[in-house]
Amino acid sequence: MNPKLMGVVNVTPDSFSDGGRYLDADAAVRHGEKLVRDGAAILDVGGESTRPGAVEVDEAEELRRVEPVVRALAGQTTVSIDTSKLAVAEAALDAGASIVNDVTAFKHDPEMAGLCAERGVGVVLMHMPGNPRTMQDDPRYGDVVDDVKAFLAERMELAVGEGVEEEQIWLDPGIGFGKTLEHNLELLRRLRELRELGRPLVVGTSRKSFIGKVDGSDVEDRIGGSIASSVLAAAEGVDVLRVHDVAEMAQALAVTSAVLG
Ligand code: HH2
Repeated sequence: MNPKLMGVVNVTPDSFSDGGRYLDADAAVRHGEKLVRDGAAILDVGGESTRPGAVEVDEAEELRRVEPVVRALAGQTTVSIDTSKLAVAEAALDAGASIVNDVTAFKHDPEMAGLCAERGVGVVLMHMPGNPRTMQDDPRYGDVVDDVKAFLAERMELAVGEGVEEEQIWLDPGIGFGKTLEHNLELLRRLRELRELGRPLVVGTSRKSFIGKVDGSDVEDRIGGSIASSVLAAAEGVDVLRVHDVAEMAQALAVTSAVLG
């Protein structure tokens, strides 16, 4: 059990947990550097919030936000770009990012697959039904784990068909994206089944609203729930944990693996 930590660097005014705190490029870079010191192996830089109901950001603005931050951080660590826009991904790769984290799994911009194939970069394909504006409108599944698994298998097949090396693909069940509390808990309980897809798994529970639905906590008071769910995910064999509170998570994982040996 030794998952990598992917530290979140949101260069946005409206992200659900830290919107507005790192909108200035220097502040975002300093925050990224701190996350690396705290133990992040990867920094996930994003310029558009995906929270339910967030306003869409135009391409030029998203680019303006993320490009200098990626450029400054990519010299220091592995950077992923959290975007579903082709032009933003392309500019971020030019600036040194080496992973594309697309929460739409190439649905928003089908040409994204070709770009990732051509550049030979890592890809995170995440499950989300619909888009962030509609995803929480009464989400329904047959069996949520089977449905997410089938979706990820289909998106992976598409990516490979477009020339992305299978070895470059990581998969993510998209905790909080188009899911009720019970859907999120069921996915977290049965992560092992997603490992049958044969690719590394990324899981992001950090500060998400399902934690607040369990205990009524506000977003700034969800570190305990973020740690509990991430440690359990790690025990299920998840390879990458996408988190905001890197220092706290690194300590929780260190103690967990010291005890488990
Ligand atoms: N969650 C968020 C954004 N990107 N990417 C992956 N692969 N997995 C996730 O679970 C995931 C993600 C949402 O969190 P955050 O970036 O903090 O918020 P916002 O989208 O409001 O900026």
